[in-house]
Amino acid sequence: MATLQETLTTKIPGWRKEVGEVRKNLGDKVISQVTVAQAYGGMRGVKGMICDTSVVEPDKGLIVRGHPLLEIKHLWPEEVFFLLLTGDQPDEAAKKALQQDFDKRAQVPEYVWDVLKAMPADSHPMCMFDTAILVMEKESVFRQQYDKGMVKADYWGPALEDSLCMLAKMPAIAAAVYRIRYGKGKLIPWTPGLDWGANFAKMLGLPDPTGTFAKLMRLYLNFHADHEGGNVSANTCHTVGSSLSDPYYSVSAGLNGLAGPLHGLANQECLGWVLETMEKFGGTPSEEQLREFAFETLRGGKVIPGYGHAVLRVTDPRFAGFLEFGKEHLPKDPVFNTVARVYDVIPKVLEEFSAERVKAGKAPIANCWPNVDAGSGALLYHFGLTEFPYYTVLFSVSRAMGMLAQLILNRAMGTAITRPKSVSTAWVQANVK
Ligand code: HAX
Repeated sequence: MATLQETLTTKIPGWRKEVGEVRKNLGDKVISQVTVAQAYGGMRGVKGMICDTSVVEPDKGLIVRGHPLLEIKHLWPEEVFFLLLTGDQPDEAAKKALQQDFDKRAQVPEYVWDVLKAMPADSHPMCMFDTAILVMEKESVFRQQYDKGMVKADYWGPALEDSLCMLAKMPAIAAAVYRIRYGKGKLIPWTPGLDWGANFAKMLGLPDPTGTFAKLMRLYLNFHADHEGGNVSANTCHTVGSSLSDPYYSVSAGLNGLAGPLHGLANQECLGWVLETMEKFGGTPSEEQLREFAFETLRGGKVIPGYGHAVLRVTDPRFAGFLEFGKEHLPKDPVFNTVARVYDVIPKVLEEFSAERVKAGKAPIANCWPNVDAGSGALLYHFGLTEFPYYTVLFSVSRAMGMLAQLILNRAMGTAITRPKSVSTAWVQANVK
């Protein structure tokens, strides 16, 4: 089978033709309406952008290029990246070629280590990771080619080049953030010939005698890669990239969005909440104790992290996949068992609380089911990755694949600069009847 680069070179002309025809034949058709509530409410449900890498069905969850997530959970992250970009799953030869490509690009410039080591010792790991990505911007082939006068049809090639360089280095950088930030000793180098996920697991330096942690890393990096185009990280990367800022600027921007507690940071918050319950009740709490604590959290004006979603209306299949992994590999772990019990209790609590909210004239909680962040932390914790402010960095390494796949496709399709129209409150008052 052809390599990633060859596959894209073959497919892009066909996609351009297809998109050209869609735009020509259907360009004036309406696909969405926007209410005043949506304009104030984060544009929830407004269909206003195109993303071909994946879709999120409210009642099914993530579908990657036509494949429901749990049907492709066995794929390694580099296979997921290939699939996101091309729509095809690579065969062994194409996968090997991509792994060898990463081997060639994995060397991280020395100045990145200098920058990381110079940052304040109490920097948040996400700030360190984002900074490391941004500081590599000077390597951008896209920017160099653009400055030389590249034609629009060629944009995707250097965007792919930058993406592969960035992805190849990300596991080493993320692992370095972990080891520097938490004083874990010398950095562990990339091992040529080892896959992307297992390499990352190895460079983190946690004991993994059975290889189960490497397995978890592959699953983790698969599950977090993409979640269609409108989520904060992907949408931010898209918006920044649409101005033709190069992939380093764009991904770093997207990751800054991932660092928010309502988005990727929820995984650190979630494990914090679970551990808090265990501390308060001296071990895995009973269902009644959990109920009580959940209501205390909610009535204190806080959210239950890991629950709710802007699009999903069912249990997130990514959560279901992690739960299955935990049941298979760590069925006796008390933190994992607490997460499983939280899943038994919280949806019902949120439903009741939502009804209370409605009675008080507030909006209902649209989705009372767990999202991706509800369970992943407990698995990491089991394997000795106990520094939970670090968890969003793991999410970032994975999400970079989705953001970059979307960015490359946008460059290939010549997607326009993002510029929705805003209106003022005075305009709404004067014009909306
Ligand atoms: N606990 C308590 N209240 C919740 C809630 C939860 N888990 N989920 C939603 N609500 C509240 C909202 O805060 C909102 O209240 P206000 O009207 O008072 O502001 C109300 O219910 C309606 O919100 P919604 O329509 O159900 O949800 P949104 O689309 O506005 O927000 C969020 C979706 C994911 C941000 C929200 O469910 C939330 O804050 N969840 C907890 C944090 C979390 O798990 N975030 C990670 C999401 C997945 C992700 O992006 N991972 O990276």
